[in-house]
Amino acid sequence: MTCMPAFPAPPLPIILDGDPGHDDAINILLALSGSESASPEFQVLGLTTVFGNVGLDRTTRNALIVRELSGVDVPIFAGADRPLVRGRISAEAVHGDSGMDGPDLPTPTRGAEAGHAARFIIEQLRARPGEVTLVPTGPLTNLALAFRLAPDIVPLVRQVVWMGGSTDTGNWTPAAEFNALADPHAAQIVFTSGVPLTMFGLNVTHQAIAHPARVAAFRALGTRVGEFAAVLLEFFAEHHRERYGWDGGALHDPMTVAWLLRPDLFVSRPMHVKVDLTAGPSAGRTVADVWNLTAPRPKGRGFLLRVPLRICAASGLARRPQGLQKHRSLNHSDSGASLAGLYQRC
Ligand SMILES: [Ca+2]
Repeated sequence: MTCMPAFPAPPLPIILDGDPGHDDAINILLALSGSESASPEFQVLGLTTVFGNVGLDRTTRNALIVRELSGVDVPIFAGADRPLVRGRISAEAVHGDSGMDGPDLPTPTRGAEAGHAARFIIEQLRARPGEVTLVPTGPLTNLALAFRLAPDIVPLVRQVVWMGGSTDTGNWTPAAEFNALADPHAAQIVFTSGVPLTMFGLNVTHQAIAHPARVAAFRALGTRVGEFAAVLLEFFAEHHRERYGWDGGALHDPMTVAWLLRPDLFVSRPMHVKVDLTAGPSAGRTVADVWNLTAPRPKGRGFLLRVPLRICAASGLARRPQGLQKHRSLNHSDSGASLAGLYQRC
């Protein structure tokens, strides 16, 4: 079991692929806040959207809204509006009809770019072989489509950092996490592709709760983004309070970008993970070999994922990289403390 080594020198080229989504929105803001500074951590090549929490039209609209709120100009491409094989599920019960209920949502002044998200991913990977990190925080359909349309890009992917799955229980069925269940066949394609893949499952994202004091810290920033984030998190907390009895929402998706910023905050382990593609009660479950029962692990491509297991520090983000302190919309002069508060000690 190891904390991860340092990443290459920034900025890291990334594509955020998601289904905003309250926690997707926070993740996008976190990534974009690290993209505009004299020494940026990220080069956000674009945002790609997928069906998931709500339908594709609404997840794309929400991405457009978050982009405008951030004040950072990145292209947005809409992708898949349905899973590869199974019927579509959605999570209005958690995220509201808009997918981002809570704050007043303005009408975006700009639309998405022409072209499919999968095509954009293909183009970017071919243009930057070995450089691009894909950060999906929804069903893996866009990545699976890109890998199937252009198999030549698979070895060009630097890594995939996905929020989804779990080493233990689900959150949509007793067995399955939502993003995995929403398109298990896409997950299977990505898992077995051979790309280096880190799976931020519920087993670790449920350790990052946005308690009221932390939400208040966002509000205390006194910015539009800070207030927007606070209202989002207050709405998101309602479901978690009713379902789990927790005093805040789980910051699932922001764990991905947080890990790219500070991998040393997480304890991870390589693990053999398969997706249950059957139609039974375990459909969509990510079956993780926590105890290494399948050793020796299968040789060759696929299935061996890096699985974060716990968050191993609480104070580290106080030393946030310079870029996060310079974002023009989100006043990060205070955000080190508020974001650090999302983490629990081991
Ligand atoms: Ca999501």
